[in-house]
Amino acid sequence: MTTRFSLPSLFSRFAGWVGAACLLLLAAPAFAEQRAGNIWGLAPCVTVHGEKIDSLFMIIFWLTATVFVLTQGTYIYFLIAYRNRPGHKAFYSHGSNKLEVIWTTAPTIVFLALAIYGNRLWEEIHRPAPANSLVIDVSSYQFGWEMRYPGVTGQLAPIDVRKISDTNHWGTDPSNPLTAQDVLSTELVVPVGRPVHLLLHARDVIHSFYVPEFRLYQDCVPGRTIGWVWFQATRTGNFQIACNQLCGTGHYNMKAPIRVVTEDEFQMWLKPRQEKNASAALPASSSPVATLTHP
Ligand SMILES: [Cu+2]
Repeated sequence: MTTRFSLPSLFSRFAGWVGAACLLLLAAPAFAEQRAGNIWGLAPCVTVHGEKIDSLFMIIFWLTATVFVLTQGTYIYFLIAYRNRPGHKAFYSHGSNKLEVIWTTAPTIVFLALAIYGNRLWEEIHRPAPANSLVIDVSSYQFGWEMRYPGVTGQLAPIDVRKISDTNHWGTDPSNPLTAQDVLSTELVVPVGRPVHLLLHARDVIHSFYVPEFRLYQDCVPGRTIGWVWFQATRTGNFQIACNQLCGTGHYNMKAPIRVVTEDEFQMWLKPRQEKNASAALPASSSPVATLTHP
C-alpha cells in the first residue's frame, strides 16, 4: 500500500516554492544595492551616457529573456511530450545538421552585433570631455570625499601628487596664488545640462567613485589623476557618491552628497565662494589642467 503523503511526494509538491524562496534570498543583496526606492529594476538614470548604457542593457535583457523563455519552454515541452510511458519506445536520433548550423550562426551574429555596438558606446563614453566642460577635482580618502572647483580665474591650482600630505590634501603649491582661490567643498554640486569633467584622485588607498544614477563607476588610484570621467546630467536632484572599493574600516560610511542644480542655482552657489577666495593675488600665467596627466 502506498502512502498518499510520502516524504518524496511532499518534497516534490513544495520544491517549487522552496526553490523560489532560495532564489529570493540569493537576490536579496542585489535588492539591498538599490538606493533609489526602485527595488525591481535599475536606479533612475540621470545622465546622457547613462541612457545609452541603459538602452544597451535593455536590449541584452530582452534578448536573453526571450531566449530563456524559448529554450526553457522547449525543454519543458520535450520533458512532458517524450516522458516514459507504457507502449512508447525510445529511439535514437542523430540530430539535424541544418538546425545545428542555424543555432550556432544566429547567436554568433547576435553576439558580434552586441560586441560592436558595445564597443562603439564604450568609445563614445571614453571620448575626451568637451571643451566647455566644468572641471572639478575630486579627492577620495579614508573615509570621505573632497571636491575642488576653479576659483575666479577659472583655473585650478596645479597639483603634484608627491606633495600630498596630511596638511596638503591636494598636493598644491601654497606659494601659488591660485591655491588660495580654489573653492573647496564636501558636496559635489553640478549644473544640469552642462558637461562636467571630473579629475579623480586618491590620497591613501584605492577608492571608487560610484554613482548608480549616473551609471558611473571608476576607481580612484593613489598617485594618478583619472582624467577620462565626464558626464552630463539630464535632470536636477539629490544623489550620493558612495565608495565602491573596500578601503578600510570606515568604508561603509564613505559617502558624499551630490546636488544637480540649474545653471543659475549653480552660479549662485559657486560665485560667492569664488569671490570670497579672490582676494589672493592673481598669477601671471598658469595652466593647471595641462600639468595633470590624463591616462
Ligand atoms: Cu573608499
